[in-house]
This record gives sequence, C-alpha cells and structure tokens, in this order.
Amino acid sequence: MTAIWRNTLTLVGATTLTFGMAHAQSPELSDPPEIEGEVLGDHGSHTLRMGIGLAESSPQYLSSQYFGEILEQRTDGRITVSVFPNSQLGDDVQMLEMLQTGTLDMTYPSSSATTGYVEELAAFDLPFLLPSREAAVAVMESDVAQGMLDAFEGTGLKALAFSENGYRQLSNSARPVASPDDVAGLDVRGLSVRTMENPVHLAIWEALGANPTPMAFGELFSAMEQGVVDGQENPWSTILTSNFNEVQDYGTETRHVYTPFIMMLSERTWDGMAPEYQELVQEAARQSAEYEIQLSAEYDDWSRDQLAERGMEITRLDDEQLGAFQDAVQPVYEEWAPRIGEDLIADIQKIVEESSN
Ligand code: KDG
Repeated sequence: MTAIWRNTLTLVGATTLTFGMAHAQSPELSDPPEIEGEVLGDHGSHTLRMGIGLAESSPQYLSSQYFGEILEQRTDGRITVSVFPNSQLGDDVQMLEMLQTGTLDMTYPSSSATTGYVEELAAFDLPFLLPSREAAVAVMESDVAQGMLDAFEGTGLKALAFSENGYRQLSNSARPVASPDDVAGLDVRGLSVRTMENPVHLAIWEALGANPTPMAFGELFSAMEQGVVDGQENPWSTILTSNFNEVQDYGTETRHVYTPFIMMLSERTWDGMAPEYQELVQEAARQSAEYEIQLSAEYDDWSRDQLAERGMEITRLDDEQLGAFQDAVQPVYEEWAPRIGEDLIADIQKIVEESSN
C-alpha cells in the first residue's frame, strides 16, 4: 500500500505542460508519516465513501488518501476509503445531509458549512480572529475546539478532527484590489463576490461594500467563467488547485478569515462499527488531519507564487492597507460577537495570546 501511495505523490509532484509552459503541479511535499501500529482483528468489512469539494491535487484529497491508507493497512484491507473529489457527490451542505440520512459515509467540509449544527463554530468565521497558523492550530487542538466537535452528538454527524482549509484570500476578474474602496467601487459598482453559505461571511463582504452571493463551491468556476460573479475568496492552494486563475486575473492577500476543515463521518456508519474500529478511525482522522495541516502549509505561499507565475496579478497588503480592511469589518464583530458568545471569543483570544508567547 505504501508503494501505491508514493506513486500517487510522484504523479502529483510531476510537471505538466500548460499553454506551452511547464508549471509544477505541487510544491515539494512531505511524505506521509510511516503507518504504525498492529493489524486489528476481524470485525467485518467497511467501504467508506467520502465526498469532498476540492481537487485531486489539494492537501485535503492527498491527506484523505493517507487516511484511507492507514485504515486499510491497520485492518488488512477490511476498511477501505474511496474519496470522490470536485463536488462530484454534492456540496458541503448537501453532503452533510447525506451523512445524516446515511446515504454517504464521510465528507470533509469547511467549518463554515456546519454552523447550522453547532452555532459556536461560527467563531472561526469572525474576520481576523486568528493572526497566525500557529495560533489557529493551537485553537483547533484546544479543549474549546474539542467541545465543538463533541457538540455534534445527536445531529447524525460524528465530527472526527479539525484540519486546515486555511487563510482565505480574495480573487476577482474586474480590477486590482488594495482597499475596501476597491471592493466597493467608488465610481463603478461593487464587486459581486461568491461566499460560502454562511451568514458571517455574508456580513463580512457586505461590510466591505461588495455584493455577496452565497453559492455552492461546485458551481463557482462556471459562475466566474460566465461572469455571474466577479470574484470569490478561498485559500491560495484552492484557487490554484481548482484552476480559478483561468477565470480570475486579480488576487489580493487579505487573509481575512482562517477556515478549518472538519472530517465528518455519518453517525449511522459510526454506530455500525466495532468499538476497536471506531477507535482506529478516530486515530487515523487525527493523524491524517495533522498531515493535512502540514501539506496545506507547504502549499500556501507556494500557491500564491505559482498563481503570480501563471499571470495572476497579486496584491499584497502593507500594514496600513490591511488595517483598512480590519476597520471596515468591525461591524461584523458588533453584530455577531454577542450571538456567537463573548465568553467563547474571549477563550479563543486567550489561546491565541498564549500561543504567541
Ligand atoms: O471540500 C471542501 C470544499 O467543499 C469547501 O469547503 C471549500 O472553502 C471552500 C468553499 O469556499 O466552499
């Protein structure tokens, strides 16, 4: 199995020809950690189908393959995982519903798509709350975050682990953006920006003067291609691995929100597994989440530079410019902090502070 996995990485790491120019498809990626631990006894067979929105070259897909490798190796092939990329099986919201009804085993949404189940998760949608990846990881590893995962109990969803979607950046097809005024367009109309189906994200883009449109990720490429929306916001790695640069000329490093992913299993599937298998699935989810965060970090700045090489005009903001975005989104805190919970936000801010000491 390890050999197959390494082949996959080699393929992903290979270069292909795009418009006559050679572009690397991925940065130098760390190998997945060795799979350790004994092979478990026979508790029946499970084929887990997992749907995700992102592409085969994404850290999410690669680490989900590793998750499958762990399960396969530790059960002598009795548990296998098939990962369906590119929203083939639906978007985050639909796939969560499929997990509840038991028509799909697994999905791996942004936390932002799950706030209808566990409201506290909307804390992660607050703009500029998590200033560094280290701080974000400290929060995701905290008891506060574990409490959010536990709160899914009874929803039909088993939340296994947090990992990294990442810092979201603005891209658009209309103009370079270096300020909220560029988003709002003083002499021209404001940018229409696709957001995830999440009210805090809508509030952010309204505060910035855009015309936000919630939309499923799987519909986004063609919506941008057809000019239904001017832009969107996602981590650089998603913009690159989903080829958004083919329809988006401008990128701005706004880092306005750090979004986690949550690996999810249908509670029905979970309940149908022997306790020993449940423990293994939980452990494999944590191991693959750690690997996903590592891959995502390796992809992040590299993806931005690749996008620039492929012709996207990238605007990086200095402190003053970033400050203008931070000031403009203050109304989001005023509206949402009391609803999400001031105490919860204070707890998260404390973890952030401690992580930078
Ligand atoms: O697999 C995850 C994707 O479906 C989605 O969460 C990506 O951040 C995302 C978005 O903007 O919808």
